[in-house]
Amino acid sequence: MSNPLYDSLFGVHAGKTTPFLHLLDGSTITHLDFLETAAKTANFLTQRGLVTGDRVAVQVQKSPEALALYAACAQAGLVFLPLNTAYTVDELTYFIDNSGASLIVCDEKSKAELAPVAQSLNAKLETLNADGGGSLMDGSAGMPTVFATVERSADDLAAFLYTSGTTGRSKGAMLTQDNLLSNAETLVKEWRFTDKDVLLHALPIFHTHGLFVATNVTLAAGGSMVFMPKFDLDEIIKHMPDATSMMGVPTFYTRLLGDERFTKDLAAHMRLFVSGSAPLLAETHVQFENRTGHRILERYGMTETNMNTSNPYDGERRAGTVGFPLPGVELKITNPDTGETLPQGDVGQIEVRGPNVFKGYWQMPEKTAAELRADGFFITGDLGRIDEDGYVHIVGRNKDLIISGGYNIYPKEIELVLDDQPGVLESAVIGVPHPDFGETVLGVLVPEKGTEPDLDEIHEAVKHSLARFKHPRKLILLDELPRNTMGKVQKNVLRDTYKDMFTQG
Ligand code: MLC
Ligand code: AMP
Repeated sequence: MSNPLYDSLFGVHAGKTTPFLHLLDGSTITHLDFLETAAKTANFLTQRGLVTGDRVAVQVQKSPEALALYAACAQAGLVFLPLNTAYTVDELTYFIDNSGASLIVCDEKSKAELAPVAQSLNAKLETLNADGGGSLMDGSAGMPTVFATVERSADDLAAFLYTSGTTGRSKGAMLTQDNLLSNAETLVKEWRFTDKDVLLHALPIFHTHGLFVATNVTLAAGGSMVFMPKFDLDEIIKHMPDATSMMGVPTFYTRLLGDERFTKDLAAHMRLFVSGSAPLLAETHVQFENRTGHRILERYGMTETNMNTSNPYDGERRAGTVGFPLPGVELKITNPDTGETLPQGDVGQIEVRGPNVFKGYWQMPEKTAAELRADGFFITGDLGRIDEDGYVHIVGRNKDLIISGGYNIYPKEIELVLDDQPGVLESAVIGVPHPDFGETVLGVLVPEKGTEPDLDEIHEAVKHSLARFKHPRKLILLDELPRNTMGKVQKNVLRDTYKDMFTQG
């Protein structure tokens, strides 16, 4: 009997009384405690009627119990579907419906809104609050502390992560056990993680970075994490002397650099800082080295592929690049029109193939076929080049995407909402530079003739439909959108016009 993901990340720690999670109140949770909570939860989920392959949609605050739910799903052969805590009920309804989730786990606070959704979609509902309270843990409390791990193979699904698309419809990326496990094992080796490592974990656990990179790597190495509910500068600074490593989005690093308490001494005990999910400015890389003597290790990944490339641990970590393809990952730069591989140095679309690459989009064969070639190469939608030393540079995106503080935002989704507002003829949503989030959302509206849309009302309407991080930070009225001769909106012209809006004055 085997279940590669559970066995290698969790089961391997059975019986260990060493710390796995260090909590901010000073307490610790050992591997043993953690695995018992997971086993009890797996027993409860099974008793609730969930069977192998069922999807479990989870929108909860970050907590040790939320992480144990991930372990429980792995152990019980369930597909874990974590969801951003900022998603609105409208957004959640789509994910739950599309995935056919059998169970929704949400915070008590969302129960009233989600209960009718669960009922109409024939899903069960349990609650899990930030403090670990709620019906999930109540139900698990009396359950046995051991669970007969459900057999799974490396090719079986372990998780769904929803990622938005250029059409505005989100797609469920299906990740197998091996996608997750192979990547975690590679990263442990590449980044030299061991059981001595203590990782500062301040990322959310509903995305690839916080769950499959930070958590899985720590588990695969047998290390421990300072487990923070969210990024909090004071807590990071307080705990850095106890830690060895941190993983973060560029905003973490610019915020640290903005604080005088962040000094070379404070970072002296650290061995590794990793950045990803969004471009790290070369300037930030240099400032960080000047301040601490550490070179941030930048890597490049995606929801669909986990991690693809990384700067070297021992060799030169080159600012403004994402390093080399990871062992086992093939990366090529192709002509977006023909798919042909381009000569080294030329800019084209980045394609990747390897055990890290997902299985496809859930119940979307056409979208899968459009992005995942029959030969296994995935078209990332990122534009890049490989320099003469083999370092990969990401130079732009072939997809209309904004990355704000590490969260992906697809303009189309926001434009669909804006276009529906009274008095709005059409809209264009663009990303513009932002000092804290890297990029932020700007909405440009064209009013219907003779009307003047109420911008405050539009901001209000957006709140109901879309998660807070997707809201336009500003709305601008224009008589018409710039278009090329083919009639296509020239977003590059808009981006250029408004590029200084949030960085100056
Ligand atoms: C929070 N807000 C954001 C935001 N995060 N707005 C835009 N973009 C974001 N990323 C909102 C808040 O709701 C708040 O709204 C206001 O902005 C200011 O909030 P804050 O308190 O300053 O933000 P904070 O809570 O500190 O969060 C910022 C952050 C967080 C950067 C710490 O966004 C974060 O943890 N980001 C990490 C995202 C991540 O894990 N990405 C990995 C994806 S995986 P209001 O209304 O109160 O003003 C992936 C693959 C890969 O991409 O390669 O890794
Ligand atoms: P997501 O779909 O949320 O997983 O985001 C994946 C996207 O984030 C990639 O396609 C890239 O555009 C971007 N990304 C991730 N890491 C980096 C990085 N180090 N530099 C630039 N962009 C990155």
